[in-house]
Order: sequence, then structure tokens, then C-alpha cells
Amino acid sequence: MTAKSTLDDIRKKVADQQRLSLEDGLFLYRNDTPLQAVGELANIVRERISGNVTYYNINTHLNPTNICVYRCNFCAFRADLREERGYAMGDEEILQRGQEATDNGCTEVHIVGGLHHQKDYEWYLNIVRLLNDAFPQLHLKAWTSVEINWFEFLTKKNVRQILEDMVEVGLGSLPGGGAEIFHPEIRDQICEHKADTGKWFETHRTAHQLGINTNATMLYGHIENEFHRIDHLMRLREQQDETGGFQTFIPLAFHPENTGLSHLKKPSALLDLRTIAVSRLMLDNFPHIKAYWIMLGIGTAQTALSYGADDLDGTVRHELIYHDAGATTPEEVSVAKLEELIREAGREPIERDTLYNQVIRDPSDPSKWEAGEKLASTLP
Ligand code: V47
Repeated sequence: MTAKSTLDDIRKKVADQQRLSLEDGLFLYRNDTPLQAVGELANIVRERISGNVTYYNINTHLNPTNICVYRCNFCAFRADLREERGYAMGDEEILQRGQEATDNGCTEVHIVGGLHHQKDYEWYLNIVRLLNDAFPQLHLKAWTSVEINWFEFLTKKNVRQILEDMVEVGLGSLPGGGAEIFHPEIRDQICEHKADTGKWFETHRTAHQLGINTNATMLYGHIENEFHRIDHLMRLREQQDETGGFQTFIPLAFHPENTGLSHLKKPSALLDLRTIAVSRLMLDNFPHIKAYWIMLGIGTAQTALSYGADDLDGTVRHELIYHDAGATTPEEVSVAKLEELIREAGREPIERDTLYNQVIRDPSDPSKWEAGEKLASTLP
């Protein structure tokens, strides 16, 4: 039988850098376990790994189409093929976005979208190729495992072949989307038909084997409970032990507006902070935890910097997935504002690129930059 967790035992484990158990994770999620205490512990780990630094990047989102064959009931972004709000971008628009990103000094384009009924694999491949050929300095963080799985279906190639094709035309890394909640009790209810948990892990495992870094997410605050969240974190921790290619974990707070789950309430700021803190404590082998300000709101994201998070994502232009689902955060913040938010939270801002190299800007023209040194993170 596993021992019952107590806060004192967990404190000792954190001090001794010992791994927390499933029981510990569930204990940390209990409402009667003071959030302040959980936050303090997470902050110890956060400062051990990243010191006083908070990372951000200058990035833009590109959602080439919202038309999608799937109907995940948490998604407000998707559209049917013949719906008026459905769109698919042409080459010109995609290149324009690349130009805009370059002019604005972006280091990264985060590309995800729908699985369009009528677009073939070459259409998706071409998006990466076009941007990479025209703007080779931009890092292309593209396609969730759900899209990679769709490309497998379209081409009958395997994950490795698809990833090799994508790297050849310019893919730099994979974002963490499509993870939702891994446990089948929940996954079967919110996205029954799309890439299952096994596929999500196969995609990320294969990427890591090919030297491609990836992120991981968890969509929380809908119909899942504490057990499903801890189970999710433990599956990720196990994979990271094996392949080590995850950079950042991003807990994503569910936004119910315009979704098939619109009867649910948005998660509270307390659940947001607890989830950041528990993630930092359970994922002892992940270098970074991101407080995605777009979905948390700026105030909670700032607070999260003392609850385990060491990254704020970026300036984020053209975000649609959250804004279609009712996010009221601005559609972009400036670098000056991001840095001010970080300093106000008592942390030191550092601009990073997607792979956590420091970004060195040309003082006479800040849209010009080069990658500096790899930023240290001290995982035990
Ligand atoms: O997989 C969709 C989520 C994800 C809603 O890797 C929603 O750096 C809340 O993965 N409410 C895509 N969440 C976005 C994503 C991401 C975001 C930021 C950074 C990174 C990264 C990755 O968005 C989907 C799904 O889990 N999502 N609809 C919604 N209504």
C-alpha cells in the first residue's frame, strides 16, 4: 500500500529533490491543502531550475485554415467546409504573414490549424516550405500530433517519414497541442475521433528520437478531475525520462464560450495557479513551465511566475483559438509591456528563441537579431 501524503513529507521530498508520487499529486490538488503552501514549494523548484529569470519570445501565430473534419466539443475555432466563417489561406497571405513577422522582429511562427477536408499533404508541406524559403531565420513551430496523424492518414507514410519530410522543408519543432487529457475516460468524451493518446506519444517520442524538440500541453477545467490531471502529468514525466526532448509544459485553461461545452464555467484563478504549481512539482524533468498569458489573463500569468512558471510565451500576434472561445486578453502585447509585467512580478525578463537560446537584438534596428548562447536550466 502507498503511504498517505502529508505536506511535511512533500516538503521534505522537494528539499531532497525526490520525485513526487501520484498520491502526492492528488494531495496537492485538494482544496484543503493551502494553495499558498503548494505555490511556495513550486517556487522553490522553479528558482532551483531557472533562478530569478522569466523567459519570453517574440512570436506570431499562423492558423492556415479553421476548416476541420473533426468536431471536438471544446473547440470554438473550427468551422465546417461550407460555413461562412470557414477559411483557408493562400500562398500570398501566408507569405504576407511571414513578412509581417520578420518586420516585427519575430523569432518564431507557431503554426496550427484545422484538418481541411479538401487540402492534401502537399498543401501543408508547402506552408512550411514557403515560409522557410522566404524567411529562413524564422523558427517554424508547426503542427500538433493531431495534424501529423492526419498526414499519416493522407499519405500512408509513418510518423517518422512525415517528420523527416517536414524537417527537410524547414520545420523547427513541434508545439504541445492536441494532448487535451490523455485518460480515455475523458478523452473519449471530448475528442473521441481524433489522434488518440498512443498516437500523441508516438509522435513526440519519434520527434525526440529525430532530435526535434517538442512541447506538451494539458487542457484542464472542463469535465476532468484531479486524478485525470495527475495521470496526464505522470504519463508525460515517464515519456520525458525515456526521450528527454520536451522543453516546456503549458497547462491550458478551458475557455467555454462558443464551444459544445458552453454550459461549463471557466476555471477559477485559484485552479489556474494550483495547476501551474502542481505541474512544476510533478514534472521534475521538464525544464520549463509556461504561464500562457493569452488564456490565463495578464494578472494570473504574472502571479504564476511565483507559483512555478518561468515562461510567459510571447508577444503573440493573430491568436484565434482562444479568442474564438471568448478570451478577453489583448490580441498582442508589446515587448516593453511584457518586460514591465515580468519586472513588476519581481523577475528578470530574458528574450529567448524557441530553443531557449538568448536572443541578441541589433540596438540600431531591433527587428534584426541573432541567436546567442543556450540559456542554462539546471534540472536535477
Ligand atoms: O490542443 C482548443 C486548446 C490547443 C480551446 O506549444 C482550447 O508553445 C481552451 O497547443 N479553451 C492548441 N483551450 C494550442 C496549443 C498551444 C498554445 C500555446 C503554446 C503552445 C506551445 C501550444 O488549444 C488545443 C487545445 O488543447 N484549445 N480550444 C478552448 N476553447
